[in-house]
Amino acid sequence: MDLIAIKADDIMLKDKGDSMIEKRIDELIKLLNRASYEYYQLDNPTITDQEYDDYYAELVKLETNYPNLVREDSPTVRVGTEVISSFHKVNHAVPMMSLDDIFSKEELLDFDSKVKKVISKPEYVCELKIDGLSVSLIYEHGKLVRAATRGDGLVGEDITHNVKTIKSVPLALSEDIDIEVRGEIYMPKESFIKLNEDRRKNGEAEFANPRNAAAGSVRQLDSKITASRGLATFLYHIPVVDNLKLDTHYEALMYLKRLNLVVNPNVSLQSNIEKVWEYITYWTNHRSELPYEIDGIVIKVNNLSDQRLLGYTVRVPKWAIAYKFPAEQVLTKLVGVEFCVGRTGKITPRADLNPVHVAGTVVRSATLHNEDFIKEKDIRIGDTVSIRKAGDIIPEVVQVILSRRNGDELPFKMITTCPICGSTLVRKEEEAAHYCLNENCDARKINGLIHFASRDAMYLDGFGDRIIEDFYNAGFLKNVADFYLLDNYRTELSEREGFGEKSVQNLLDAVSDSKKRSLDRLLFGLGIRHVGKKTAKILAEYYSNIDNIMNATIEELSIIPDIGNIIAQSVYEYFEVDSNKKLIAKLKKLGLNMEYIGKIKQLSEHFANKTFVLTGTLSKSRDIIKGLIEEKGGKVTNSVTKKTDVVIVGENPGSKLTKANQLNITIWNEEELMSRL
Ligand code: 1X8
Repeated sequence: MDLIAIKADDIMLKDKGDSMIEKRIDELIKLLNRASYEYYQLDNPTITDQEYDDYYAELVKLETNYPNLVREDSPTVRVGTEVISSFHKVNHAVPMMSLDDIFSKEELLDFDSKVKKVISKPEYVCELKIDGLSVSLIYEHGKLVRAATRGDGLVGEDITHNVKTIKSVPLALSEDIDIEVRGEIYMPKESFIKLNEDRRKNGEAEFANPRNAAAGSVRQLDSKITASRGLATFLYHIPVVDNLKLDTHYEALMYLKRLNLVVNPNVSLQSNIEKVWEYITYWTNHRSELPYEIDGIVIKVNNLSDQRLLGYTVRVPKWAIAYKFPAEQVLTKLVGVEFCVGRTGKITPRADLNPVHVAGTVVRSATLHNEDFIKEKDIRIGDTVSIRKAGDIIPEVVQVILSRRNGDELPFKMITTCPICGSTLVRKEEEAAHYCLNENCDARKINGLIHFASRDAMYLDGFGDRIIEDFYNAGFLKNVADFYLLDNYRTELSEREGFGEKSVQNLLDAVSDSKKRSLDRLLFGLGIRHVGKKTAKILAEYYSNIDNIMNATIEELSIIPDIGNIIAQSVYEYFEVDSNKKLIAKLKKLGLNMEYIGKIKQLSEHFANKTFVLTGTLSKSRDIIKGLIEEKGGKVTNSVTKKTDVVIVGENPGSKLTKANQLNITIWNEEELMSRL
């Protein structure tokens, strides 16, 4: 009995101790989280850094001694304790949409007119467009349970372990609710500068801009790395507002704030579009003063029921738009012109520039497109030019600064022979570009191999441009079939500088993996003239395997919608060439897949290349019938014209039927349509 009594006592004592500890832990967590909230959300700290550190140290000590009392909302998770082995996919309950971009006041007024067709007096909320990456946060019972990237909008990646380390993201909200909130993760300029300084010191590659740095930081398996990167967030959207009693977007933002989430302080409500333009102008001139980068302004219709009235296109909401700031332009000196030879033999002149920073990267060269472009802008060697990044990626010369000329500039002269193989260049009629016509030109062959291995073609993962060029020069790769024979040179490859058995094995695995790619990728990878990614897919969809394509006549090919005579002829001619036939036979023998992986479309004489118009009520939705007709190679348009081949008539047809009769156009009822389908 005694023994039992003592034991019971012990338990009671321990319970009492634990519950006191638990209480203290609760106090500390509340205190520290409150301090974070005041610091990050309100920008108004009420305790000193030293006090914070002391409380934090006390909490760490308690959690170390009582690991069973570590709570999910404890600020100690911010140091990043979790390491994951891979990123799990997360389905977004509501798709994470992008926004349509506009670049001018004119387009802004156009947006306003479209809105006003539906809403008589719209109010707009203006917000800064943060240059980061979108994130979705899910709170259950007020606790952060999931964070995910946007991904393709429908499926993102689970980054919960990393987002928990971001100090401005509350682990617990002020209310015990279930809610999804969305916003942007970004890297403040200060964190970015420090990170790149550290990387430079350690001999690591620097990040081009804060957005890339933020994206790289949340895609870490080890959350400790993310924790060290000084990321931050702004929240700006609640995808599901049912039951929240919110009438406007502005109220939603205020609600996010009440929940302890960080909302950007520069939100502004505007009563008309002229005021919106003033907001845009203000931030165009003041954006450099912000401690983070923005790339534009987001404009949203304020009233949530107005938003619902406006609705969505398949891609974007019709109630919001993103105004993008003009691309940054920078002056530099053009010190020379080089000529690049592409896979098709096309010669592209390229400006050598004195290196300059543009929109986050160092630019050393810019495309000059062709001879006409250079002549039109009168670009000379030695000129000062302004450059920008087209689509924020490819650097291009915008104009010559004529006032900077001193007379020493040298006029540009187009070359007449290929800089690689020396053959005479040809400028084709009605084309601005010069071409090297030598099929055996090394530059053309190397670029052809690079194209074959590229992401949108056969995707030979790991085969960068340099490796391909190196293997070509060393004689391992002469044509695309040689990728699949590299296995024979395993030893030789492993002995090359910069390679080892493991890296060679990775390359060989990538080669082997590529054998199962779908026919459209192979067709694109072969580099047939005029056969881009889209055309390759169309051909693969209709012919399903390579033999059918090789046997097709020009007439058959050109019947396919979107395949014109020029493409048809080019495809036909490619497969007429003996060496190409041999190449395909060789690739087949090496085990490459020659079939289309996807839904096959079948052409039908009743539908191929014909134009259809639907009128009246049909038993299936318009979209379904449109899809069925398109699958057979037909096209569906809205109005009856001379070019219409067939009008499909449902119940209560409208004026389209009258027009069709006037124009003597074939008419089918739904039954006739279905029997032909
Ligand atoms: C993207 C962004 C939005 C906002 C701010 N920054 C962004 N990068 C905002 O609404 N305040 S909205 C958005 C989107 O919907 N794709």
